[in-house]
Amino acid sequence: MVKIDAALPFVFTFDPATTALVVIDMQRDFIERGGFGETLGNDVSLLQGIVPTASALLAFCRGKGIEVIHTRECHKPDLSDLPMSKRDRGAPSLRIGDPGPMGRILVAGEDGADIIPELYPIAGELVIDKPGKGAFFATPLGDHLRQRRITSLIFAGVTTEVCVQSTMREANDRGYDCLLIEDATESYFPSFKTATLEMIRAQGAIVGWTAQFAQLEAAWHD
Ligand code: C5J
Repeated sequence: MVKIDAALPFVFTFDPATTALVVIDMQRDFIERGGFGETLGNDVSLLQGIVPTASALLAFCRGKGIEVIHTRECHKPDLSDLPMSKRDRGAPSLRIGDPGPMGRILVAGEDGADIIPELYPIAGELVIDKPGKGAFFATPLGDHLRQRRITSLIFAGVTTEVCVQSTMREANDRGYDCLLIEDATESYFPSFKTATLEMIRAQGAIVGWTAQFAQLEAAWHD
């Protein structure tokens, strides 16, 4: 068992054999200049800031034999899994499915919907395409984790308060112990990230735990 004494709000203990790393939506359209995220008026440099740590976390988990799962928020080319409420909300300059600078926005198979090269999946790693914010909704993730007898999940990715938090809440309700790596997740809105970390670990880890990557690394050497 690995024990992260420095985790918040209290020690996080997990068995690497029954733990998976879930890297949420590290997609070009959210993170790279000229992508969908930027067309919405967001400063993508904030998200780019976590790439080195997320990459180190990914390499670390691969090296320790922890199962790695990636998610991508995207829709089928015919948009049959895109609720009109999601497509039509607000007044963005580009909508999901429209042609954008990196192909059709958030459509499976397009360049913008793919994972950034720095965190690209390797052979054998599961990639879940998800139409919602949470990774359990309308995907095979739950069945996969059950088959693999996974009981703990380590999370990284973007954005902290949307797809990461939604997935952690879904996982928590399904009985998984969830740890979010603080410096491997980010939001376009720094105050939203801070608030999300606080609400996750409030009331005795009501949604889960948080820790820094270095604290996870150090726990292995203890
Ligand atoms: C958003 C995400 N923010 N991956 N997606 O729309 O968090």
